[in-house]
Amino acid sequence: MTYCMSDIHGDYEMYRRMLEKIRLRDEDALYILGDVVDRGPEPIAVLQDMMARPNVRPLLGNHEYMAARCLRFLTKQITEESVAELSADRLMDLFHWQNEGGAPTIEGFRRLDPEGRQAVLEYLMEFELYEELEAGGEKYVLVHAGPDHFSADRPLWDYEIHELIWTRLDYSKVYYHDRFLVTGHTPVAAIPGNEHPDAIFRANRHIAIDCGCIPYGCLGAICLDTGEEFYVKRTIQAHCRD
Ligand SMILES: [Mn+2]
Repeated sequence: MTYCMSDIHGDYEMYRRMLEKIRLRDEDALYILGDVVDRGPEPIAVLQDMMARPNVRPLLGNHEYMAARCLRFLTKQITEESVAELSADRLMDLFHWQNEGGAPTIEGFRRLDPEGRQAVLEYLMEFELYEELEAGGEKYVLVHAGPDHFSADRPLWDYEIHELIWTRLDYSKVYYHDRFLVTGHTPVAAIPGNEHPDAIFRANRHIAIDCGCIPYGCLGAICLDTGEEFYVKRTIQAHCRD
């Protein structure tokens, strides 16, 4: 079976409960559509669990993009040069990431030993930008935010990173008539006219799966082969910072 979830945002507890709920087996594949890190309390714990599971396939979110850029130069700068020598561009990257909830990711990363840090950095480099697959007789495109500057005859490999991880899709519009577009990034509660703000959004050949796990929503997952949806509701309030 092929499962998708997205926008875990450091909520290790909800993530673990979802894995138990879907009963992920070795022969299944679980695609995680980005934004694993930032905001919630334990982003590094989620990453380390994913790393240990070969059947978890990570896709890049804008938060992993920011984290990878900043953690790489932070590690290098701290060991080789003075932080005071950071360039203005890098300070802006760091400032931007902090504003987007990067603090728990930095703190978790700092607690790792050098090998642990290296493993996390290498894992972030493995995140794919999109995935195209078939399941249950249907075709799917999986991507964190969606194709910006969209054209139906433009192949996915032609899009720049920024066109796939930052955009806000128009969920009232059909993008691909012959396949479903599975996305995170835009919380379902933020989709205009959506009458079910706590459930996976399925209309117009979209499957939007970010149910706003952090800070108030739930974590959703979907099995593409069967269409079955899974939800984990929050039992304790996450300590969320952004
Ligand atoms: Mn995002």
